[in-house]
Amino acid sequence: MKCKKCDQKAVINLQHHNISFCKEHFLEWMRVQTERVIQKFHMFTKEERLLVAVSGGKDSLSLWDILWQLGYQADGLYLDLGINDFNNYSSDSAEFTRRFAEERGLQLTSMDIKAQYGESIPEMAARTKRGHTKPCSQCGLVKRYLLNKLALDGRYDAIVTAHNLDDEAAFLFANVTHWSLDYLGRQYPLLPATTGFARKAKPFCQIYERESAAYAILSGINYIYTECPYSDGSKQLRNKRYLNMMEDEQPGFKTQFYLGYLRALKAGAFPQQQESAAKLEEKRCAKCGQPTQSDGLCTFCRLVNK
Ligand code: Q46
Ligand code: ZN
Ligand code: ZN
Repeated sequence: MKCKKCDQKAVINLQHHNISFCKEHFLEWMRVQTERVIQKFHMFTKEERLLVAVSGGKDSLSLWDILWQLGYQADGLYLDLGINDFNNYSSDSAEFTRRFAEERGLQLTSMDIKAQYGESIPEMAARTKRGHTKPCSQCGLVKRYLLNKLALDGRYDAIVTAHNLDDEAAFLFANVTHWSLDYLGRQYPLLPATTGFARKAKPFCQIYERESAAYAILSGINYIYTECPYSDGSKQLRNKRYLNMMEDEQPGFKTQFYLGYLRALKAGAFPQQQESAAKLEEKRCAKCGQPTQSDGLCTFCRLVNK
């Protein structure tokens, strides 16, 4: 197997594109693909300031590295969730992220949630009805809220997350199987800024998980291999397995599934998007001033105030 570009021995074969690359040309291909997606969806420019959500894992560190190599002004934000019960997931991922930023001279903001709000994510979740077994919904809520708040406070032009094609396709699969029209109206790789919400972009939305892992390994990025202990047995992982079976049978399936959805969304298949955004802007949290659907406090303030 030879590299498509230089005839050297290939180190990776991209079945869905039917091409193979050597290390150097694969790393270059990843940067070109990412830049293409940024341009295609008019995500952001080199003059704008970006806040990248980093977890210490392969996707976020690969994306941060690529944005840096492409010349974007990308700072990192690491949220320490305080998940250290079964393994040292949070402490270790904080260390991988810190070292990555230090080696490249990149600006990293870290927030320790327990130090800031008095409780770790599992402790906060344990006080809620459903969160005592799995803290994922509270974790998602806190991460979304703080990422947005810190981006607005820091006057960043956009939030960048490393959701890859496997993540997006699995989320889409869940939304389609439940016909969650509200979510289906919002799963665009670029969400423009609205009152109280920063712009959000997903430049890896067309990059397979396998490709971002290969990028991290081949470019020598040290990332955390262990997953969060709470991700075990999640619906998202189960849906990824189903989609992997489809992809094995039919290389390129995930790309077709996701790009087909984006075409339908653009054609106006899910008009709920505007309606729910308008509803949200009517009310404000009494404590933090963020738009909220409920009266009084927003869901974040209710969770941390208990
Ligand atoms: S970090 Fe948080 Fe995930 Fe862990 S507790 Fe669940 S949501 S699984 S991306
Ligand atoms: Zn080559
Ligand atoms: Zn609030």
